[in-house]
Amino acid sequence: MSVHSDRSGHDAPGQGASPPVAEAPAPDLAATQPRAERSPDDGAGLVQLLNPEGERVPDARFGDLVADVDTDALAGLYRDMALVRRVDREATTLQRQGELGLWAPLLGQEAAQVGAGRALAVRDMAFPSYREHGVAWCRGIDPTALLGLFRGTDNGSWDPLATRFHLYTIVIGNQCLNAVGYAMGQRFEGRVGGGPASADEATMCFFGDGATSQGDVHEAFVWAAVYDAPVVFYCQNNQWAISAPTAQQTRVPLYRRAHGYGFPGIRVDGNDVLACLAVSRWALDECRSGNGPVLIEAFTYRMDAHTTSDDPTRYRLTGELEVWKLRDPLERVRVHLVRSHGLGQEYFDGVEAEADALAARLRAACLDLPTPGPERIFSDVYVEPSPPLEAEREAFLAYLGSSDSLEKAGE
Ligand SMILES: Cc1ncc(C[n+]2csc(CCOP(=O)(O)OP(=O)(O)O)c2C)c(N)n1
Ligand SMILES: [Mg+2]
Repeated sequence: MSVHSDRSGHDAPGQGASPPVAEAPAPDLAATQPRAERSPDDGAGLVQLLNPEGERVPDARFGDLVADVDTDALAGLYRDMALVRRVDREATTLQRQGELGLWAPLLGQEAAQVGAGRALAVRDMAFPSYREHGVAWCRGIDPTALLGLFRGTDNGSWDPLATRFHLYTIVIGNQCLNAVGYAMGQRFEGRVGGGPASADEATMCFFGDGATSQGDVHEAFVWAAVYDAPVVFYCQNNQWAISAPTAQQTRVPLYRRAHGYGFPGIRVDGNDVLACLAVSRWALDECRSGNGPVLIEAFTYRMDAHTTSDDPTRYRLTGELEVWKLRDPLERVRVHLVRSHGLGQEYFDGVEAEADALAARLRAACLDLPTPGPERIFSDVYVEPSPPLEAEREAFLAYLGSSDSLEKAGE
Protein backbone atom coordinates (compact mmCIF):
# COMPACT_ATOMS: atom_id res chain seq x y z
CA MET A 1 0.00 0.00 0.00
CA SER A 2 1.40 3.40 -0.79
CA VAL A 3 -1.04 5.80 0.83
CA HIS A 4 1.23 6.03 3.80
CA SER A 5 3.46 8.86 2.72
CA ASP A 6 2.34 12.26 1.60
CA ARG A 7 3.65 14.51 -1.12
CA SER A 8 6.32 16.19 0.92
CA GLY A 9 7.86 12.98 2.16
CA HIS A 10 6.37 13.11 5.62
CA ASP A 11 6.60 9.78 7.32
CA ALA A 12 3.66 7.50 7.59
CA PRO A 13 1.15 6.68 10.30
CA GLY A 14 2.13 3.42 11.93
CA GLN A 15 5.75 3.62 10.80
CA GLY A 16 8.86 5.20 12.22
CA ALA A 17 9.32 7.24 15.37
CA SER A 18 8.77 10.93 16.09
CA PRO A 19 11.91 13.06 15.88
CA PRO A 20 13.34 14.45 19.10
CA VAL A 21 12.00 17.89 19.95
CA ALA A 22 14.53 20.67 19.34
CA GLU A 23 15.37 23.15 22.07
CA ALA A 24 12.64 25.78 22.20
CA PRO A 25 13.53 29.18 20.70
CA ALA A 26 11.79 32.24 22.08
CA PRO A 27 8.35 32.75 20.45
CA ASP A 28 8.50 35.10 17.47
CA LEU A 29 5.64 37.37 18.42
CA ALA A 30 6.01 39.56 15.33
CA ALA A 31 5.18 36.53 13.21
CA THR A 32 1.88 36.14 15.01
CA GLN A 33 0.46 39.21 13.26
CA PRO A 34 -2.28 38.41 10.72
CA ARG A 35 -0.83 38.08 7.26
CA ALA A 36 -2.57 40.00 4.52
CA GLU A 37 -1.87 37.41 1.84
CA ARG A 38 -3.98 34.73 3.52
CA SER A 39 -6.98 33.89 1.39
CA PRO A 40 -10.10 34.27 3.49
CA ASP A 41 -12.12 31.83 1.42
CA ASP A 42 -10.79 28.52 0.23
CA GLY A 43 -14.17 26.94 0.20
CA ALA A 44 -15.47 27.53 -3.29
CA GLY A 45 -17.99 24.69 -3.14
CA LEU A 46 -17.82 21.10 -2.05
CA VAL A 47 -14.59 19.31 -2.96
CA GLN A 48 -15.40 15.91 -4.42
CA LEU A 49 -13.06 13.50 -6.25
CA LEU A 50 -15.21 10.36 -6.30
CA ASN A 51 -18.94 10.78 -6.71
CA PRO A 52 -21.61 8.48 -5.21
CA GLU A 53 -21.75 6.53 -8.50
CA GLY A 54 -18.07 5.66 -8.07
CA GLU A 55 -16.83 7.92 -10.88
CA ARG A 56 -13.73 10.10 -10.59
CA VAL A 57 -14.48 13.82 -10.63
CA PRO A 58 -11.75 16.01 -12.16
CA ASP A 59 -10.47 18.67 -9.78
CA ALA A 60 -7.64 20.94 -10.88
CA ARG A 61 -6.71 21.94 -7.36
CA PHE A 62 -6.95 18.76 -5.32
CA GLY A 63 -6.79 15.92 -7.88
CA ASP A 64 -2.98 15.91 -7.98
CA LEU A 65 -2.76 15.55 -4.23
CA VAL A 66 -3.93 11.95 -4.51
CA ALA A 67 -2.11 11.12 -7.77
CA ASP A 68 -0.06 8.55 -5.81
CA VAL A 69 -3.18 6.61 -4.78
CA ASP A 70 -2.94 3.63 -7.10
CA THR A 71 -5.12 0.49 -7.11
CA ASP A 72 -3.37 -0.99 -4.07
CA ALA A 73 -3.63 2.22 -2.10
CA LEU A 74 -7.28 2.73 -2.93
CA ALA A 75 -8.00 -0.88 -2.04
CA GLY A 76 -6.21 -0.20 1.24
CA LEU A 77 -8.48 2.76 1.96
CA TYR A 78 -11.48 0.53 1.24
CA ARG A 79 -10.12 -2.09 3.61
CA ASP A 80 -9.59 0.52 6.33
CA MET A 81 -13.17 1.68 6.01
CA ALA A 82 -14.63 -1.83 5.86
CA LEU A 83 -12.73 -2.99 8.95
CA VAL A 84 -13.58 0.16 10.89
CA ARG A 85 -17.25 -0.27 9.97
CA ARG A 86 -17.13 -3.83 11.20
CA VAL A 87 -15.57 -2.78 14.51
CA ASP A 88 -18.33 -0.21 14.86
CA ARG A 89 -21.10 -2.72 14.14
CA GLU A 90 -19.65 -5.31 16.50
CA ALA A 91 -19.25 -2.76 19.30
CA THR A 92 -22.86 -1.66 18.81
CA THR A 93 -23.94 -5.28 19.14
CA LEU A 94 -21.81 -5.72 22.26
CA GLN A 95 -23.61 -2.76 23.81
CA ARG A 96 -26.99 -4.23 22.91
CA GLN A 97 -25.97 -7.42 24.66
CA GLY A 98 -25.03 -5.52 27.81
CA GLU A 99 -21.27 -5.92 27.41
CA LEU A 100 -20.65 -2.19 26.91
CA GLY A 101 -22.35 0.59 28.83
CA LEU A 102 -22.47 2.82 25.77
CA TRP A 103 -21.14 3.09 22.24
CA ALA A 104 -20.93 6.08 19.88
CA PRO A 105 -21.42 4.73 16.35
CA LEU A 106 -19.50 6.14 13.40
CA LEU A 107 -21.59 4.48 10.69
CA GLY A 108 -21.48 6.75 7.62
CA GLN A 109 -18.41 8.71 8.75
CA GLU A 110 -15.78 6.14 7.73
CA ALA A 111 -14.49 8.12 4.74
CA ALA A 112 -14.28 11.39 6.66
CA GLN A 113 -12.16 9.69 9.32
CA VAL A 114 -10.00 7.39 7.22
CA GLY A 115 -9.27 10.16 4.69
CA ALA A 116 -8.09 12.50 7.44
CA GLY A 117 -6.40 9.75 9.45
CA ARG A 118 -4.34 8.52 6.51
CA ALA A 119 -3.24 12.08 5.71
CA LEU A 120 -1.63 12.44 9.14
CA ALA A 121 2.09 11.77 9.46
CA VAL A 122 3.32 9.79 12.49
CA ARG A 123 4.75 12.87 14.13
CA ASP A 124 1.57 14.92 13.71
CA MET A 125 -0.69 15.07 16.73
CA ALA A 126 -4.44 14.34 16.73
CA PHE A 127 -7.10 15.32 19.25
CA PRO A 128 -10.34 13.31 18.90
CA SER A 129 -13.80 13.67 20.36
CA TYR A 130 -15.51 10.38 21.26
CA ARG A 131 -16.53 9.04 17.81
CA GLU A 132 -13.14 8.93 16.10
CA HIS A 133 -12.79 5.16 15.87
CA GLY A 134 -11.63 5.45 12.24
CA VAL A 135 -8.92 7.95 13.09
CA ALA A 136 -7.84 5.75 16.00
CA TRP A 137 -7.49 2.87 13.53
CA CYS A 138 -5.26 4.98 11.29
CA ARG A 139 -3.11 5.96 14.28
CA GLY A 140 -2.39 2.27 14.78
CA ILE A 141 -4.54 1.90 17.91
CA ASP A 142 -5.91 -1.61 18.21
CA PRO A 143 -9.74 -1.40 18.23
CA THR A 144 -9.84 -3.50 21.40
CA ALA A 145 -8.20 -0.53 23.16
CA LEU A 146 -11.37 1.50 22.54
CA LEU A 147 -13.61 -0.83 24.48
CA GLY A 148 -12.59 -0.20 28.11
CA LEU A 149 -13.82 3.39 28.10
CA PHE A 150 -17.25 2.25 26.89
CA ARG A 151 -17.34 -0.74 29.25
CA GLY A 152 -16.37 1.51 32.13
CA THR A 153 -13.23 -0.42 32.99
CA ASP A 154 -10.68 2.27 32.10
CA ASN A 155 -10.49 5.97 31.24
CA GLY A 156 -8.75 5.43 27.92
CA SER A 157 -6.03 2.87 27.56
CA TRP A 158 -3.57 4.18 24.99
CA ASP A 159 -0.56 6.43 25.48
CA PRO A 160 -1.40 9.75 23.79
CA LEU A 161 2.24 10.70 23.28
CA ALA A 162 3.39 7.36 21.89
CA THR A 163 0.40 7.07 19.55
CA ARG A 164 0.17 10.81 18.81
CA PHE A 165 -3.55 10.41 19.45
CA HIS A 166 -5.02 12.11 22.49
CA LEU A 167 -7.52 10.28 24.66
CA TYR A 168 -11.20 10.53 23.69
CA THR A 169 -12.82 13.74 24.94
CA ILE A 170 -16.51 13.73 25.79
CA VAL A 171 -16.77 17.35 26.95
CA ILE A 172 -17.92 18.92 23.71
CA GLY A 173 -15.35 21.14 22.03
CA ASN A 174 -12.85 21.03 24.87
CA GLN A 175 -10.27 19.17 22.82
CA CYS A 176 -10.07 22.17 20.46
CA LEU A 177 -8.45 24.26 23.21
CA ASN A 178 -6.09 21.40 24.05
CA ALA A 179 -5.21 21.04 20.36
CA VAL A 180 -4.51 24.74 19.87
CA GLY A 181 -2.30 24.83 22.95
CA TYR A 182 -0.39 21.84 21.61
CA ALA A 183 -0.10 23.41 18.15
CA MET A 184 1.13 26.71 19.62
CA GLY A 185 3.84 24.65 21.31
CA GLN A 186 4.79 23.08 17.99
CA ARG A 187 5.22 26.53 16.57
CA PHE A 188 7.08 28.04 19.50
CA GLU A 189 9.47 25.07 19.47
CA GLY A 190 10.27 25.63 15.79
CA ARG A 191 8.57 22.51 14.51
CA VAL A 192 6.85 24.30 11.59
CA GLY A 193 8.06 26.18 8.56
CA GLY A 194 11.30 24.27 7.96
CA GLY A 195 10.56 23.31 4.35
CA PRO A 196 9.43 20.14 2.58
CA ALA A 197 12.36 17.96 3.67
CA SER A 198 12.07 18.96 7.32
CA ALA A 199 10.40 17.14 10.18
CA ASP A 200 7.67 19.77 10.46
CA GLU A 201 4.55 18.84 12.37
CA ALA A 202 0.91 19.75 12.49
CA THR A 203 -2.01 19.08 14.80
CA MET A 204 -5.44 17.91 13.75
CA CYS A 205 -8.46 18.46 15.92
CA PHE A 206 -11.71 16.53 15.43
CA PHE A 207 -15.10 17.83 16.50
CA GLY A 208 -18.71 17.93 15.36
CA ASP A 209 -21.16 20.44 13.94
CA GLY A 210 -22.78 20.91 17.33
CA ALA A 211 -19.41 21.63 18.93
CA THR A 212 -19.07 24.74 16.76
CA SER A 213 -21.66 26.40 19.03
CA GLN A 214 -19.44 25.92 22.07
CA GLY A 215 -17.45 28.82 23.51
CA ASP A 216 -14.39 26.57 23.72
CA VAL A 217 -14.35 26.18 19.94
CA HIS A 218 -14.70 29.93 19.37
CA GLU A 219 -11.83 30.60 21.77
CA ALA A 220 -9.75 27.92 20.10
CA PHE A 221 -10.32 29.55 16.69
CA VAL A 222 -9.28 32.96 18.05
CA TRP A 223 -6.10 31.68 19.67
CA ALA A 224 -5.16 29.56 16.68
CA ALA A 225 -5.67 32.48 14.31
CA VAL A 226 -3.67 35.09 16.17
CA TYR A 227 -0.80 32.68 16.87
CA ASP A 228 -0.83 31.10 13.38
CA ALA A 229 -1.02 27.76 15.15
CA PRO A 230 -0.40 24.74 12.90
CA VAL A 231 -3.78 23.18 13.60
CA VAL A 232 -6.28 21.70 11.18
CA PHE A 233 -9.75 22.04 12.65
CA TYR A 234 -11.58 19.02 11.24
CA CYS A 235 -15.30 19.44 11.73
CA GLN A 236 -17.37 16.40 10.80
CA ASN A 237 -20.71 17.93 10.01
CA ASN A 238 -22.85 14.83 10.37
CA GLN A 239 -25.99 17.02 10.25
CA TRP A 240 -27.03 16.36 13.85
CA ALA A 241 -25.94 17.13 17.40
CA ILE A 242 -27.97 14.43 19.12
CA SER A 243 -31.47 15.66 18.16
CA ALA A 244 -30.48 19.22 17.15
CA PRO A 245 -30.08 19.68 13.37
CA THR A 246 -27.29 21.83 11.93
CA ALA A 247 -29.82 24.55 11.13
CA GLN A 248 -30.02 25.17 14.88
CA GLN A 249 -26.27 25.71 15.09
CA THR A 250 -25.55 28.12 12.26
CA ARG A 251 -26.96 30.48 9.61
CA VAL A 252 -23.94 30.06 7.33
CA PRO A 253 -22.12 26.95 6.07
CA LEU A 254 -19.78 25.94 8.88
CA TYR A 255 -16.59 26.18 6.81
CA ARG A 256 -17.30 29.88 6.34
CA ARG A 257 -17.02 30.49 10.06
CA ALA A 258 -13.23 30.45 9.49
CA HIS A 259 -13.40 33.70 7.50
CA GLY A 260 -14.43 35.71 10.52
CA TYR A 261 -11.37 34.50 12.39
CA GLY A 262 -9.02 35.16 9.47
CA PHE A 263 -8.05 31.71 8.24
CA PRO A 264 -9.16 29.53 5.33
CA GLY A 265 -12.19 27.29 5.51
CA ILE A 266 -13.02 24.55 3.05
CA ARG A 267 -15.90 22.13 2.64
CA VAL A 268 -15.25 18.59 1.45
CA ASP A 269 -17.55 15.69 0.63
CA GLY A 270 -17.09 13.78 3.87
CA ASN A 271 -18.34 10.56 2.25
CA ASP A 272 -15.56 10.67 -0.33
CA VAL A 273 -12.38 9.18 1.13
CA LEU A 274 -10.19 10.44 -1.72
CA ALA A 275 -11.40 14.03 -1.34
CA CYS A 276 -10.98 13.88 2.44
CA LEU A 277 -7.44 12.52 1.99
CA ALA A 278 -6.55 15.23 -0.55
CA VAL A 279 -7.99 18.15 1.39
CA SER A 280 -6.47 16.92 4.65
CA ARG A 281 -3.05 16.53 3.01
CA TRP A 282 -3.30 20.08 1.71
CA ALA A 283 -4.42 21.49 5.05
CA LEU A 284 -1.75 19.61 7.03
CA ASP A 285 0.94 20.82 4.64
CA GLU A 286 -0.35 24.37 5.03
CA CYS A 287 0.04 24.00 8.77
CA ARG A 288 3.44 22.31 8.65
CA SER A 289 4.77 25.05 6.40
CA GLY A 290 3.57 27.76 8.78
CA ASN A 291 0.32 28.74 7.02
CA GLY A 292 -2.05 27.36 9.61
CA PRO A 293 -4.67 27.22 10.90
CA VAL A 294 -7.21 25.76 8.46
CA LEU A 295 -10.82 24.70 8.99
CA ILE A 296 -12.14 21.68 7.08
CA GLU A 297 -15.84 20.95 7.13
CA ALA A 298 -16.34 17.31 6.16
CA PHE A 299 -19.96 17.20 5.02
CA THR A 300 -21.27 13.80 6.00
CA TYR A 301 -24.07 12.02 7.83
CA ARG A 302 -24.44 10.00 11.01
CA MET A 303 -26.38 6.99 9.72
CA ASP A 304 -26.92 5.43 13.12
CA ALA A 305 -28.05 6.87 16.46
CA HIS A 306 -26.02 9.52 18.28
CA THR A 307 -25.11 6.85 20.80
CA THR A 308 -26.67 3.55 21.76
CA SER A 309 -28.73 5.53 24.32
CA ASP A 310 -30.39 7.57 21.59
CA ASP A 311 -33.40 6.83 19.39
CA PRO A 312 -33.15 8.90 16.19
CA THR A 313 -36.64 7.85 15.00
CA ARG A 314 -37.94 10.33 17.59
CA TYR A 315 -36.53 13.35 15.74
CA ARG A 316 -35.61 12.58 12.12
CA LEU A 317 -37.40 11.18 9.11
CA THR A 318 -36.44 7.83 7.62
CA GLY A 319 -36.40 9.44 4.15
CA GLU A 320 -33.36 11.48 5.13
CA LEU A 321 -31.43 8.34 6.02
CA GLU A 322 -32.48 6.69 2.75
CA VAL A 323 -31.01 9.61 0.75
CA TRP A 324 -27.70 9.35 2.58
CA LYS A 325 -27.55 5.57 2.11
CA LEU A 326 -27.18 6.31 -1.61
CA ARG A 327 -24.04 8.31 -0.75
CA ASP A 328 -22.49 5.48 1.23
CA PRO A 329 -18.75 6.08 1.62
CA LEU A 330 -17.72 2.44 1.12
CA GLU A 331 -19.95 1.60 -1.78
CA ARG A 332 -18.62 4.30 -4.11
CA VAL A 333 -15.03 3.10 -3.57
CA ARG A 334 -16.05 -0.52 -4.12
CA VAL A 335 -17.81 0.35 -7.39
CA HIS A 336 -14.84 2.42 -8.54
CA LEU A 337 -12.37 -0.36 -7.72
CA VAL A 338 -14.42 -2.88 -9.68
CA ARG A 339 -15.28 -0.74 -12.70
CA SER A 340 -12.17 1.39 -13.11
CA HIS A 341 -9.42 -0.74 -11.50
CA GLY A 342 -10.69 -4.20 -12.41
CA LEU A 343 -10.54 -5.46 -8.84
CA GLY A 344 -12.15 -8.88 -8.50
CA GLN A 345 -14.60 -10.24 -5.95
CA GLU A 346 -11.85 -12.21 -4.24
CA TYR A 347 -10.40 -8.98 -2.85
CA PHE A 348 -13.69 -8.04 -1.21
CA ASP A 349 -14.18 -11.59 0.07
CA GLY A 350 -10.74 -11.36 1.67
CA VAL A 351 -11.63 -8.11 3.43
CA GLU A 352 -14.88 -9.66 4.61
CA ALA A 353 -13.01 -12.63 6.09
CA GLU A 354 -10.57 -10.26 7.78
CA ALA A 355 -13.51 -8.30 9.20
CA ASP A 356 -15.06 -11.51 10.58
CA ALA A 357 -11.83 -12.39 12.35
CA LEU A 358 -11.44 -8.86 13.71
CA ALA A 359 -15.01 -8.85 15.06
CA ALA A 360 -14.41 -12.18 16.80
CA ARG A 361 -11.19 -10.86 18.32
CA LEU A 362 -12.95 -7.69 19.47
CA ARG A 363 -15.73 -9.66 21.13
CA ALA A 364 -13.31 -11.98 22.93
CA ALA A 365 -11.20 -9.03 24.11
CA CYS A 366 -14.28 -7.24 25.42
CA LEU A 367 -15.40 -10.23 27.49
CA ASP A 368 -11.85 -10.62 28.79
CA LEU A 369 -11.46 -7.05 30.05
CA PRO A 370 -10.54 -7.13 33.73
CA THR A 371 -12.99 -5.46 36.10
CA PRO A 372 -11.01 -2.98 38.17
CA GLY A 373 -11.55 -2.40 41.87
CA PRO A 374 -13.37 0.72 43.11
CA GLU A 375 -10.06 2.45 43.90
CA ARG A 376 -9.40 2.61 40.14
CA ILE A 377 -11.31 5.88 39.75
CA PHE A 378 -8.65 7.63 41.81
CA SER A 379 -5.64 6.43 39.82
CA ASP A 380 -4.12 8.27 36.84
CA VAL A 381 -5.89 11.51 37.75
CA TYR A 382 -2.72 13.52 38.38
CA VAL A 383 0.88 12.85 37.40
CA GLU A 384 2.12 13.89 40.87
CA PRO A 385 0.61 12.44 44.07
CA SER A 386 -2.22 14.62 45.36
CA PRO A 387 -2.82 14.56 49.17
CA PRO A 388 -6.48 15.73 48.91
CA LEU A 389 -7.22 13.05 46.32
CA GLU A 390 -5.48 10.39 48.41
CA ALA A 391 -7.57 11.45 51.41
CA GLU A 392 -10.73 11.13 49.31
CA ARG A 393 -9.60 7.70 48.15
CA GLU A 394 -9.00 6.50 51.71
CA ALA A 395 -12.35 7.89 52.86
CA PHE A 396 -14.14 6.23 49.95
CA LEU A 397 -12.53 2.84 50.58
CA ALA A 398 -13.30 3.12 54.29
CA TYR A 399 -16.90 3.92 53.44
CA LEU A 400 -17.15 0.90 51.12
CA GLY A 401 -15.90 -1.30 53.94
CA SER A 402 -18.30 0.15 56.51
CA SER A 403 -21.84 -0.86 57.36
CA ASP A 404 -23.02 2.54 55.97
CA SER A 405 -22.19 1.53 52.44
CA LEU A 406 -25.14 0.64 50.25
CA GLU A 407 -23.43 -2.54 49.16
CA LYS A 408 -22.95 -3.67 52.75
CA ALA A 409 -26.46 -2.59 53.62
CA GLY A 410 -27.78 -4.86 50.88
CA GLU A 411 -25.89 -7.90 52.15
C1 LIG B 1 -19.92 20.64 27.23
C2 LIG B 1 -20.90 19.58 26.91
N1 LIG B 1 -22.20 19.89 26.75
C3 LIG B 1 -23.10 18.93 26.43
C4 LIG B 1 -22.71 17.64 26.28
C5 LIG B 1 -23.73 16.56 25.89
N2 LIG B 1 -23.50 16.16 24.49
C6 LIG B 1 -22.87 15.01 24.20
S1 LIG B 1 -22.74 14.79 22.56
C7 LIG B 1 -23.55 16.21 22.21
C8 LIG B 1 -23.81 16.62 20.79
C9 LIG B 1 -22.56 16.87 20.01
O1 LIG B 1 -22.86 17.02 18.64
P1 LIG B 1 -21.75 17.23 17.57
O2 LIG B 1 -20.74 18.21 18.06
O3 LIG B 1 -22.42 17.55 16.29
O4 LIG B 1 -20.99 15.82 17.50
P2 LIG B 1 -21.57 14.41 17.03
O5 LIG B 1 -22.02 13.72 18.29
O6 LIG B 1 -22.66 14.64 16.08
O7 LIG B 1 -20.42 13.69 16.43
C10 LIG B 1 -23.92 16.85 23.39
C11 LIG B 1 -24.69 18.13 23.45
C12 LIG B 1 -21.33 17.33 26.46
N3 LIG B 1 -20.86 16.09 26.32
N4 LIG B 1 -20.46 18.32 26.77
MG1 LIG C 1 -22.92 16.25 14.75
